[in-house]
Amino acid sequence: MEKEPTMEKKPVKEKKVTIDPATLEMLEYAQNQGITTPFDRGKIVKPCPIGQEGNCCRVCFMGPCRFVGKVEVGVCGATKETIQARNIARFIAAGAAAHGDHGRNMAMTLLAVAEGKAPGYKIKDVKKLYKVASYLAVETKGKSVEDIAADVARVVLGEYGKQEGELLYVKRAPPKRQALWRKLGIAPRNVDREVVETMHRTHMGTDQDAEHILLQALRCALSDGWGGSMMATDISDILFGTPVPISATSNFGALKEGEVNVVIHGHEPTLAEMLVIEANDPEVVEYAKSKGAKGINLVGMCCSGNELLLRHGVPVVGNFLQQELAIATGAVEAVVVDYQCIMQGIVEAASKTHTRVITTSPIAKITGATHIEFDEHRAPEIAKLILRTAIDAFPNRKDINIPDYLDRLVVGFSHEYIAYMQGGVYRESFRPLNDAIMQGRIRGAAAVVGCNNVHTVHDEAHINLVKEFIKNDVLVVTTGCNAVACAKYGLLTPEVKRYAGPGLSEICEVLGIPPVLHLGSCIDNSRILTILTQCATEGGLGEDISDLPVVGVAPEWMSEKALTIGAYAVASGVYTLFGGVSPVEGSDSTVKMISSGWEELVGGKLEFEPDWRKILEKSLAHIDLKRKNLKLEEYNPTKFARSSTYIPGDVYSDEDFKKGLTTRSGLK
Ligand code: XCC
Ligand code: SF4
Repeated sequence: MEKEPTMEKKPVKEKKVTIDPATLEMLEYAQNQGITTPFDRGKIVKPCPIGQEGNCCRVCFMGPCRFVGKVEVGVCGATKETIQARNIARFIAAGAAAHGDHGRNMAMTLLAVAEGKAPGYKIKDVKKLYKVASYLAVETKGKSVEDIAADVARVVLGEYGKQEGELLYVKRAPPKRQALWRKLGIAPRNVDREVVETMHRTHMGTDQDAEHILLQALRCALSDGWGGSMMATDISDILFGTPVPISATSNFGALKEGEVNVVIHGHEPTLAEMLVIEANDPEVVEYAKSKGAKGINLVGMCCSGNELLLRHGVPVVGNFLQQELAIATGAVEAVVVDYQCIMQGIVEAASKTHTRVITTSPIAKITGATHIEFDEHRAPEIAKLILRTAIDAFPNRKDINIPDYLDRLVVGFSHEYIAYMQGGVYRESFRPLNDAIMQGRIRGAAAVVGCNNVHTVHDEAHINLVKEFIKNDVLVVTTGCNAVACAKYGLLTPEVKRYAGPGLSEICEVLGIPPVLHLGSCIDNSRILTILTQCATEGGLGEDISDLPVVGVAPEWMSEKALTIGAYAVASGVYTLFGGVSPVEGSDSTVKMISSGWEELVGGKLEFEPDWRKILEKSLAHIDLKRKNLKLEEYNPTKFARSSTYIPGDVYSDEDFKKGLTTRSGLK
C-alpha cells in the first residue's frame, strides 16, 4: 500500500558552515534582520557540475560545448584536455590582470607623488626606494629622492608594455631558476603581454595543445608573481613604509558602539592610507562629534584590511565571507571599497541598515552604491568627503549588535624585517633560520594563504592546518584571508609558540617571533618569493626554491587570483596544494599535466585536495622528502626538548587551543 503523504517534516540537519563563533552569532542576527549572506545564497545556488570540473568550453558560439556523456570533442574537434587547459589558463590570466593593474596603479601613484602632483602623500621608505632602484638599474647618484622615485615609477610602468627582453625582476630569482625559465621559454616578457597572449592563445582555433597552453599559463602567472604583484608590494613599501612588527586587534569587537565605524574593504592601500590620515584631522573629528559620535573608527576587511593592519595596526574585522555580516551589525556607517573580492550582495545588505556602500575605483561601480571616485591627485579632499558621507549616516543608526569577540595579534613580518631580526642592521641574514631548518629544529615551512569559500566550512581548514603545521615544527607564513582567519583565532601572537613543536618553539623564543608570521595581503605573496630566494641562496638548503622543504597551501580558495598565485608558486618550484575541487577535475590527463607534469618541468606541482587532513599529510611527506634529498638529518620530533624559559602565555588554555577558541574578553 502506498504511504500516506505526511505534512510532518523531518528535521533537517544543518550543515556546519563556519567554525567561527562570532560568525555564527552574526549569521543568526543577520537572518533576523532579513539580511542574506553568501552562506544563505550558497545553499540555493549550486555549482554547475560541468563547469566545476572544467568540462565546458565557452570560447565560441558553435558551443558552448559541454563534455558530458559520450561527447569526446567539441564541435570544432577540440579535445577535453585542450578546453580544460584553455579554461585554467584564462582564470590565471584574469588573476594576473587583477594583480597587474593593482601594481600599475601603485606605479602611477608613485609617479604622481614624485612629481609633486599627489598632495598628502610622501615617500616614506627611502632605503627601500634605493634598493628597488638597484633592481631596476635606475641610476641614483647625484639625484634627488623624488627624481629617483619618478624614474623607478617610469621603469615599472615600462615593465607593463615593453616589447623587448624579459621582466627585470626575473633576475631576483635564484640563478638556477632563471636559467630553467629561459630554457623552457617561460621567463615572462612583460605583464600586459603575457595576459594578452594567454587570451589570444585560448581564443577559438589558436593554441590547441594542452601542455603548450599550460606552459603559457605558467609564464603568465610568473608575470604576476615576479612582476605585477612584486612591483605592487615594493611600491607600497616605498610609499607607505616597509612593514615591521606591530600589535593590533581583530574581529567584530573592533567595531565601536559610540563611534563612526568605517570598514575599508578591497585591495589597494592608496586611498586607505589617506583615510587613516584624514580620520585624525581635527575638523573631521569635530564634524563626527557634531553628529553625536565620539570619533571615527577605521577598521579593515580582506586585503585592504591586511594592508592597514600591517602598516598602522588598524584592526581587521573579518575575512571574505564576513562582509555582509559586518554590515548586519548595524554599527557600520560606511563600507568603502575599491576592487576585487567585494560581493555585490553588500549593497542589498546595506539597504536593510543605514550603512552607505561607497565605491571609489574608476573601474568598479556597484549598482545602488554611492560612487565617490578616488583620484590620487586630490586624495585628501576625496578622503574627507568619504568620511563626511560616513559621518552623515551616523544619526540614522537603528539597532546594533556587535559580537563581543576581540583578539590581539602581532603582524608585519616583511622580508626586510625577517632578515633584520636575524642579526640586526650590522649582520642581517637568513643564517639562523636556514641553520634551524638544517638541524631539524624547524622541519620546514608552509605558506598558508588564500580565500574563504562557501563550499568549505569557513575558516576550518585554515585554522586546523596552521595549528597542525606549527605543532609539527613547521614555520607558517600567512597572507590574505588566511591571515585574517589566524588573526581571529589568536594564532598571530608570540604566546602561541608554546603550542608549537619544541624545536620551532625554541627558535621563536630566540628570535622573538610568533610561529605564524603575517606577511600581508595577497599581493604580498611576492614577499614569500623573495624570502624563498634568500633561503635558497643563503647556503645549506640547495640552490633553488625547488630544493627547499616548503609547501604552499590555499585550503579555502575561490578566486582566479588564487589560481594565479598557485601557478606562480609552482613555476617558482613550490609544491602547492589547494582545497576543494580541481578546475580541471574532469580530465585525468589534465590533472596529471598540472601535477606530475609540471613537477617534471619546473619542480613544483599543483594539486587539489578537499580534505585538509590529507593536505597536511601530503605537505609533511613532501617536506620530509625535500629534507632527505638535501641529505639533512631526518626530522625527529623528540630530539629537541621544550625550553623552559619561555614566558607562559596568559591568553590561551591548552584546552582552548585544541578547540580552536581563544579568550576574547578584557581587550577593549
Ligand atoms: Fe580575496 Fe585578497 Fe582571496 Fe581574500 S584571499 S578572498 S583573493 S581578499 Ni587573496
Ligand atoms: Fe565548442 Fe570548439 Fe567552440 Fe569550444 S571552441 S565552444 S569546443 S566549438
